[in-house]
Amino acid sequence: MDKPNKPQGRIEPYHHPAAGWGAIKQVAINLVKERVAGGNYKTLFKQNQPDGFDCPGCAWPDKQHASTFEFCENGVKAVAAEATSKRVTPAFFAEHTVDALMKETDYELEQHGRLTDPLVYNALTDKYEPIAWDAAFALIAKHLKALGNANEAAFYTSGRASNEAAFLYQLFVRMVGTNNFPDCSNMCHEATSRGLPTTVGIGKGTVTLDDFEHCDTILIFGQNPATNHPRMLGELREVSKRGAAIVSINPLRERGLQRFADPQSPVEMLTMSSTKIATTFIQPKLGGDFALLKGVAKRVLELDDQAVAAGHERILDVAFIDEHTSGFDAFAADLRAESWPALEAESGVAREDIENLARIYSNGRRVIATWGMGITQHKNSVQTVHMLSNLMMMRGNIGREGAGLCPVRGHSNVQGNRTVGIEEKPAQAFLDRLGKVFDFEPPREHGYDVVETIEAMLEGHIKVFLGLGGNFSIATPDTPRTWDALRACDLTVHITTKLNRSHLVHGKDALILPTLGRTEIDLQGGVAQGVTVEDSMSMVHISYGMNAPASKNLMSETAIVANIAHATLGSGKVDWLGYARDYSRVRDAIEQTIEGFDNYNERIGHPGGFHLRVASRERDWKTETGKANFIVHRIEEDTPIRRAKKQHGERVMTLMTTRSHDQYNTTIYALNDRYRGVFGQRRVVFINAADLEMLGFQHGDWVDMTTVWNDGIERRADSFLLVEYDIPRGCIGSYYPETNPLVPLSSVGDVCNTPTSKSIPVLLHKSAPPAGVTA
Ligand SMILES: Nc1nc2c(c(=O)[nH]1)N[C@H]1C(S)=C(S)[C@@H](COP(=O)(O)OP(=O)(O)OC[C@H]3O[C@@H](n4cnc5c(=O)[nH]c(N)nc54)[C@H](O)[C@@H]3O)O[C@H]1N2
Ligand SMILES: Nc1nc2c(c(=O)[nH]1)N[C@H]1C(S)=C(S)[C@@H](COP(=O)(O)OP(=O)(O)OC[C@H]3O[C@@H](n4cnc5c(=O)[nH]c(N)nc54)[C@H](O)[C@@H]3O)O[C@H]1N2
Ligand SMILES: [Mo]
Repeated sequence: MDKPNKPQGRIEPYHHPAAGWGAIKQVAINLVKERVAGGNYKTLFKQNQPDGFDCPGCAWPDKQHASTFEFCENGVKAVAAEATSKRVTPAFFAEHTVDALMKETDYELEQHGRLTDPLVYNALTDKYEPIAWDAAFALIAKHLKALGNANEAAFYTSGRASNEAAFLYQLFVRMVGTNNFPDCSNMCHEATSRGLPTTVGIGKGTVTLDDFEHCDTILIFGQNPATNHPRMLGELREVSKRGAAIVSINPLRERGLQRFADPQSPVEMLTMSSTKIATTFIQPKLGGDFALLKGVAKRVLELDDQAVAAGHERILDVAFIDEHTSGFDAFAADLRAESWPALEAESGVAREDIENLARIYSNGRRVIATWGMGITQHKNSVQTVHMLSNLMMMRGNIGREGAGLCPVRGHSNVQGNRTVGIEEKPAQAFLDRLGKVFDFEPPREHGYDVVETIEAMLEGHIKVFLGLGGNFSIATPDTPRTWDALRACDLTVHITTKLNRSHLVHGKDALILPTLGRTEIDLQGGVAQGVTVEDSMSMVHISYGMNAPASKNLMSETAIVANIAHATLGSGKVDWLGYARDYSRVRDAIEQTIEGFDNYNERIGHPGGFHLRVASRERDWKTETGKANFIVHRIEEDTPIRRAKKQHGERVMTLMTTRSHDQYNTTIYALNDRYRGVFGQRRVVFINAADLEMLGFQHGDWVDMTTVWNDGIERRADSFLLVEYDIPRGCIGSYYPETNPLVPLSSVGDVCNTPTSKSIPVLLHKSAPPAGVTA
């Protein structure tokens, strides 16, 4: 896994706009590399079309009724990775022990292609061998039935599973008797999902794509859309052309937020021109957004005071605050008491820039705030989400056309998974309804999230791990400890499309169950089945695969889940296999159980699907006060970073771990990050020039990293190339998942328990260049 950089790697600033011809070239390269068969090219033109499939790339919504193919380089990569003609067959596994495969990099594992047959691990040979589907289901049932307590099993979900598969999965797991639902969301937007219910009553965004057509200001916090949500650039381009203000709040000035050449604009392509995206860049230090937002809120209050004194129009939306909110007075008093020097020091943003942002925000009549992982993967992420809500509520920017909260989710159906019950802390009302519809008593106590699952495994409390997609072993923190945890299990099972590390870091018994991807035709009893997904803006729509399955011996996720349930629980109470034969029946069951899905099967027939009601969008506040709540939070004095600095001084750097342009989470497509000027390598660390000097290093030096965390465990990641970069002092950036060994399991966000992947206190140590690289 830890192979050094290839010697041919180079660092070279990229001067072109995001997307444009560079993206077209990459698309061609990917199609050739994956040897996507001729017929499957047409798949690309069915991506996000009313009669096609939902792109498995990201959760950004589709333009409804879009007549042209919405071009997205990274969507193409995601589709090409699934439509690849490369196969990893039982013959391959006969030739390779698990031990031998462990020596391959994650990139190499991915390159073997699609899994074709169910496999079981044989400890005597250290190889995976073919197994019949029924025998695989029986093995899972045997292990589950042998458990003394259902809470000794954990059921992971990665956010690609459809509503149908996820709903059956949670029903099965709850009938087995546990709420142990660790999911990718625990590592992703959990701070949003836990933070927003306190302020506005529901953990989802309040805008739809239409609002982008009406907004005059967009604040983009901690997001790199050119790489992770490229179709969002289409909206930003339109908004920018209308002359709206777009502010990027990000320690890095990401290329895609600077200039964008729209591959669908013949003029921009032929004249080599592009559209400027962000009008302002604010570069807080890592984790500084809380203090920045508080500073902006404080300034908005000051501007309002000035307006009152001068008899001008108020800056605060007093009518909204009076009618719709609770807690404003305490919030305002806390803002007035907060000191400017503390806000500046904590945010890393000068007062004049904070004031400038407050001016831009206050000039906006319709403001949208979007955010991504730069906000949600810190210790104070929930507090930051609260502060963002507070700020938006000050001017009534929630529940009105052209304005609102816009968390931008990651996996294409991660939001839908939560909606249909993938939730380790389920609401009692949901359980009541589920129990009533299916005539059973669901478990009531909260289950384990991701971090708690790993801790429980380490303590020997979890014996069975089942993963519905994903790559648990390296997406999670503290890699060596997580591997110990997984290896301590009696059984690990992965429902999966491609070979990954998690299949190799296995329990005593282990299964790999290959499944259809979303781009593939899913026939049940000869009838093509569609599945439904919910995007980041709560649009629910149907998706039909177009390609022939990668192998005849694949099953759909829905069918695999139904068969595991049938083998474990029998079909006396629930007709599991009947659900697997006809997914519209699963949708009927969802409609019966979950609010908002009335006439589900009928409404997904509408082009673009339907919008699942988000009460806060209509200013209907599902909070305890019945109002939107202002929440007071102080700047935290005692943080892991501060503690580390007390011990080691300013040599402690705050590390963020982020995505390169050529990866999908743990899936590495290629070794480049072209917008940031990195080619042919991934083990790099971006660092400020002044910090290089302070630490006595130079651009091009090699370093090892260790985490400052006082629990007696050494955490290290070795051999990274230092790259001088425009990043704030004291902050460094590197890629995930290579850096996950540095993230302590116990370093989590307050309330949300999300690993703090964007703020890890580390020390850098000079190391020799890896073999084959000259200094
Ligand atoms: N092609 C592709 N698409 C993807 C993914 C992928 O890996 N590849 N992953 C999917 C998933 S699951 C997700 S969750 C999303 C992730 O999409 P993003 O939310 O864009 O996630 P990251 O790449 O981690 O980048 C986070 C951004 O936040 C900035 N940042 C880091 N720390 C801070 C901070 O403290 N404050 C602020 N203001 N900014 C900060 C970084 O500089 C970076 O620009 O993308 C989804 N889409
Ligand atoms: N340090 C650090 N750690 C992080 C993050 C970070 O920014 N920094 N980001 C976090 C975030 S936001 C997330 S969402 C998680 C992601 O965590 P995961 O969702 O667990 O990881 P992925 O890499 O998206 O999972 C990829 C695997 O899913 C399988 N797969 C792909 N398509 C399908 C499908 O259609 N069906 C099934 N059943 N399987 C499929 C393939 O085998 C593939 O190898 O990682 C988190 N970890
Ligand atoms: Mo994510």
